Amino acid sequence: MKATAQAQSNIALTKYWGKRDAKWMLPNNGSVSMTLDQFFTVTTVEFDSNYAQDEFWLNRQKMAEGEEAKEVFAHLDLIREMAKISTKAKVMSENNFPTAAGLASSASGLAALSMAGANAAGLNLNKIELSILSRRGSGSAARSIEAGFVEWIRGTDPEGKDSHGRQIAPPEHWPEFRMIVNIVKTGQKKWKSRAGMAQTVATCPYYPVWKETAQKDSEQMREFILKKDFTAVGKLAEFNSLKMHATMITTQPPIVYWHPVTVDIMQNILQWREEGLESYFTMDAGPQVKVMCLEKDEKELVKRLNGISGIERIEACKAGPAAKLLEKHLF
Ligand code: 2P0
Repeated sequence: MKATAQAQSNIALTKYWGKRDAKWMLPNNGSVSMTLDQFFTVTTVEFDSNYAQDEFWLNRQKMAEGEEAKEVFAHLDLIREMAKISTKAKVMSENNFPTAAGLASSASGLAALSMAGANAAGLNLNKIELSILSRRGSGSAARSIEAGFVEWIRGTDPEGKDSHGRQIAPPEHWPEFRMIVNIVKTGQKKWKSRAGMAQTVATCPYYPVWKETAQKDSEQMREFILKKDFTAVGKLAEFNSLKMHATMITTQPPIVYWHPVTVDIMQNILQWREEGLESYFTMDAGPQVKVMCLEKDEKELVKRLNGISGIERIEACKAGPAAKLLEKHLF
């Protein structure tokens, strides 16, 4: 029983930062994202009685009992429980981008693992069930099952039956929209999102403001995307990201994901915008800056971003496809 899936990474336009329930992985607020066409994870899962224990390989390296492997094995347990099997598995996963550097590797990773794992275990899940399974592995993974522009519905059910990803619009809805990913530093981050958001909820004096406003931001974002109002989407995405970072830096101890190059890019975007080149930035749990613009300004922006020293890689992304099964396995 072997299956392989590819899931794309996603970048939130309105963010998820803080859980209301850690066991069921339920967010305090809904969030909205764009699935990226350029960054993805491919994962093969094989359940076989020949395996004495679970194995996890990432980018061709066998992962020892670290945090990542533990999360993968816990997710396999969930899948086994659903499929009523006890067979051990081998999991092989490959990212085409740096792991754990604020590029949502857990989103594409857990979505690919959920789809490949469920299929290898003989489960026949629909998109909503797959999104819910993905969410239980990593919240943002709930948004990586669908294509294009996606919302992760907050829901109200205590076990999260109504908290899953749902498409707002397919990639064809807005082919001119661009998310330029600027990879600043490929080192692994100090604060993993999971611990960081829990610390923020526990200690940030401004977190209640986030909680009060983030849900409404997501509902507005949905409308702006449907209207294809680029200025409204960009302004709100930038504001929402800065609000989230304001809660991060006022957490105790402080969580500062920014690097000097992060700030340099932000300052330039603000300056260029004043001069008439319209683009907006958003940052996640890492130093990378994602710049939103329309197709007509992509070339000029990439040229200018290339002039900033300290950016290792620039990738202009469009809205990308849904998670899918692949015929070709990694092993
Ligand atoms: C997001 N992030 O909406 C936000 C913005 C990071 C900053 O979702 O604990 O890796 O596995 O649910 O999904 C990263 O959080 O955390 C994230 P868990 P996850 O994209």
